[in-house]
Amino acid sequence: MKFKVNQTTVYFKIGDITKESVEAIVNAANSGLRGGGGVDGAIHRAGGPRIMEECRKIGSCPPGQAVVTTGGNLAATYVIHTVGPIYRGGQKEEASILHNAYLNCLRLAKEKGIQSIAFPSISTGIYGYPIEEAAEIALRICFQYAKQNIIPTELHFVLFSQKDFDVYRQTLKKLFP
Ligand code: AR6
Repeated sequence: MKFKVNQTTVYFKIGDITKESVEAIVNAANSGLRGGGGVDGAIHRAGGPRIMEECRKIGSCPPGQAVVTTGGNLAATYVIHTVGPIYRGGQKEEASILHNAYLNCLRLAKEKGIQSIAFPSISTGIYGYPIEEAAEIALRICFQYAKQNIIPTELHFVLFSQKDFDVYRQTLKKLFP
């Protein structure tokens, strides 16, 4: 499934983000950049130890911010590590932190001249953000960014299950009928 937003193409698929052949894949990391489960674990396993070496040098990343490392053994040249909010009921700035996480990945990508970037569904696994709400935030900020910027020219959303993909599809229909 794909959409054109000005000069940007936005793609949606079900898959394993570690296998994406894009310039940068986004990691849903923790603020200590220590690695963990979920997509973070998968990226470090597939990408090898160089990614963690660079994460250690960087040290940390506050929620809503983003940092970049090599892609190690991945097809992607870069990994952009961002930290989403831990969902605690919705009254703890979760929405703005999630918005900033997507936005700062896009800004960093633009700064590095990265043309194609793939996102997982940040915060909706171990961090517990309800995916219906998170998808709306993700799609709003990414489509808004694509309207106002040329780079990256390709945005990919790589969802890990049919259910998550369906939520994104429904949210797209709702936001952009
Ligand atoms: N490709 C694409 N999506 C994936 C993959 C994959 N290979 N693996 C999991 N997902 P999560 P969070 C989906 O838990 O909620 C880690 O321990 C998953 O199904 O990876 O932001 C970090 O170190 C879900 O839809 O990230 C942090 O401590 C989405 O990716 C914490 O988890 C995000 O789930 C971050 O939690």
